[in-house]
Amino acid sequence: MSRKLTAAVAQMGPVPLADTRATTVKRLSALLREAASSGARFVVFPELALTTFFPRYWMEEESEIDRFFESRMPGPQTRPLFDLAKDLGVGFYLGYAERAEKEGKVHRYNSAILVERDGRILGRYRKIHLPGHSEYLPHAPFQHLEKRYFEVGDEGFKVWRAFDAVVGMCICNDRRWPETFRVLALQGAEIVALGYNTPCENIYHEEPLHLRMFHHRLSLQANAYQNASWVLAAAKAGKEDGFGLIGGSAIVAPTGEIAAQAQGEGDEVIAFTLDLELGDYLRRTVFNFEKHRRIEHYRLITERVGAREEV
Ligand code: ING
Repeated sequence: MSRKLTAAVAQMGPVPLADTRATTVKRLSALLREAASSGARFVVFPELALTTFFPRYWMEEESEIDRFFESRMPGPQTRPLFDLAKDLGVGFYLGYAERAEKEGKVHRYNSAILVERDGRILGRYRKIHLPGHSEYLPHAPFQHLEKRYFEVGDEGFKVWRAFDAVVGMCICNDRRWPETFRVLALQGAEIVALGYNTPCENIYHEEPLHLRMFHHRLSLQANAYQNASWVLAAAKAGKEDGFGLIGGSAIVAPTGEIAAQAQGEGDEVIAFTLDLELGDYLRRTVFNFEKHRRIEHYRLITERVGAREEV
């Protein structure tokens, strides 16, 4: 009898700038209930699930910026979600903007937490690959200021034993970097959970819209297969105050095949029963890291940041 886990991806539609945390937590709670009713024991919510995707806006006042951040997790406004999850016996991944104080200094991260079925926070991940820019782009239709509002994560890519599996976390842009999944897979990750907010429009280059979804799926499917891991990806989607975010939430098998995917761009739960041993044959054969990897030839990956022509 192979190990099975019924999991769900809870896609969110737009979170308007004007919505309160209470309103959004009510939506997350409804999604959690729906996922639990499908038998899910683990639910993945999007990146920055508690607020609108605020890095699209230029802000200067710390007090204005901090409105989007959580200083406590759970705090008074998110505690109802934790209580419901514990009552239902369901764990979850939640993306949120984290405000932390260390030795009197304020730090802000684009973070995610992993919560077990008993409501305990098992782990936290702070986003490492921050896309976008830090200065105002006057000609762009909107900003993408993750490098302004967040620091690079300082806790690395880690895994935790949860839901009778080995679970890793990442966030949005991380899925475009193979190093993310390889570092998690080298720690035994069987499931990688991630949330994302991916604008429909590329502010840097005229790019056909269909490529956004293609690159999103390509990143999920390639990394799932090449690391023999289940990948659960939850979008915040739809038009947030007029700014489009792609949907495409998906559950991807270690074979690289899409096992389930969202149909629309609103609040939507997709659930699937993961066979946690499906990737075993890949880890024993084609992606037997111990047998096939040649790290003596990979030095540049950790020693060189940017590409440099050698010829
Ligand atoms: N968003 C986008 C993402 O990586 C992006 C930014 C889009 C980068 C398309 C490159 C190409 O999906 C976040 N929040 O990382």
